[in-house]
Amino acid sequence: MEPLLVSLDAGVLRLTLNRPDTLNAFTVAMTQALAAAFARAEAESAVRCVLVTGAGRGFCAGQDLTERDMSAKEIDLGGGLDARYNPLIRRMRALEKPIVCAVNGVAAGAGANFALACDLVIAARSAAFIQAFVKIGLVPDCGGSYFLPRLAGTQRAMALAMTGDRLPAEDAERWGVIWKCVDDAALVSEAEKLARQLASGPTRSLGLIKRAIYASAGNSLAAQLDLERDLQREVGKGKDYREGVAAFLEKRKPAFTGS
Ligand code: LHQ
Repeated sequence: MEPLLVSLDAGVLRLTLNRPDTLNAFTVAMTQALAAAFARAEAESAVRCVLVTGAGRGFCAGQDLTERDMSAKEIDLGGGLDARYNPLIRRMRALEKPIVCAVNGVAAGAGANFALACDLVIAARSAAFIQAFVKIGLVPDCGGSYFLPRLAGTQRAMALAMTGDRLPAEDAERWGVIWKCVDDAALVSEAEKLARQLASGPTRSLGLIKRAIYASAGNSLAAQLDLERDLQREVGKGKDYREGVAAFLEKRKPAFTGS
C-alpha cells in the first residue's frame, strides 16, 4: 500500500497520509514521499495549492514507534530529524504556495507539529492535537516548540508540551492554534472549498503573503515595512495585479492565472 496518495485536480495537489491501521504514523517511506510531493509542488506551475489530510480515523500519530531501532547502546534521534523531518518542515515553510491541512482525526507528536507547519489548518470537531513526546521521554520536534508558543502563548505551549494532554479541535480554534474547527461531516467539503479558492487565486501574491506573515515574527516594524515594499514591488509587476484591477473596474470576477 502506498504510504502517501497524491493527486492533482483543479490546481490542488492533494496529499493523503495513507497508513490508516497505525493512524498514519510516519515511516521513512512516508516522509520521503512527502518530501518528493512538496518538491513537485515547488517545481510545477500547475500546482497552486497543497491540501494535506489523513486516511481513516486518524490524521497522523507521529513517528511510527515500531520502526525505531531500540537495540543500539546509544540512540541518536538527531540523525532522523536532520535527514528527514527538519528538511520537510523547512520545505513546507519555504514553499511559496499555500498549504491547507484538513485534520480529520487525532494528530499526535510529529503528526501534530506537521499539521501546524501547514499554512491554514481546518480540523474536524472530533480531532485533537497531542504533544505526545513527553509521554515517551522526548521533547517536541518538527517545529512544535517554535509554532506553539507563537500560536498559543508560552503558558499554553508549556502546559501542552509538559503534560501531553490532548487539545480538542474546538479549543485549538479558540486558542488560535488552528484556523477553524468544523463538523466532521463538513471537513472534506470545507477544506476542498478553501483549497480550490486558493488554487484559483493570485498564486504569486499568496506565496509572498506567506513569506511576509512568517517573516514578521523575527522582524522589527521597520524591517517588515521594507519587506512589504519589496514584495509589493514584485507582485505589482505581475499579470495578476493588472487582472485584479481590470476586473474590479469592469465589475467582474478576476481570472487569475498565477503569474
Ligand atoms: C501506532 C502509533 C505510532 C506505531 C498509534 N507508531 N503505531 C520520534 C522519534 C524519532 C525521531 C523523530 O521524532 C519523533 C517524533 C514523534 O513523533 S514522537 C511521538 C510518537 N507518537 C506517539 O507517541 C503517539 C503514540 N500513539 C498514541 O498515543 C495513541 O495511538 C493516540 C493517542 C495517537 C491515539 O489513541 P487511540 O485512538 O486510542 O488509538 P490506538 O492507540 O489504539 O492506536 C490505533 C493503532 O495505531 C494501534 O495499533 P493496533 O495494532 O493496536 O490497532 C496503535 O499501536 C497504532 N499506533 N500510534 N506512533
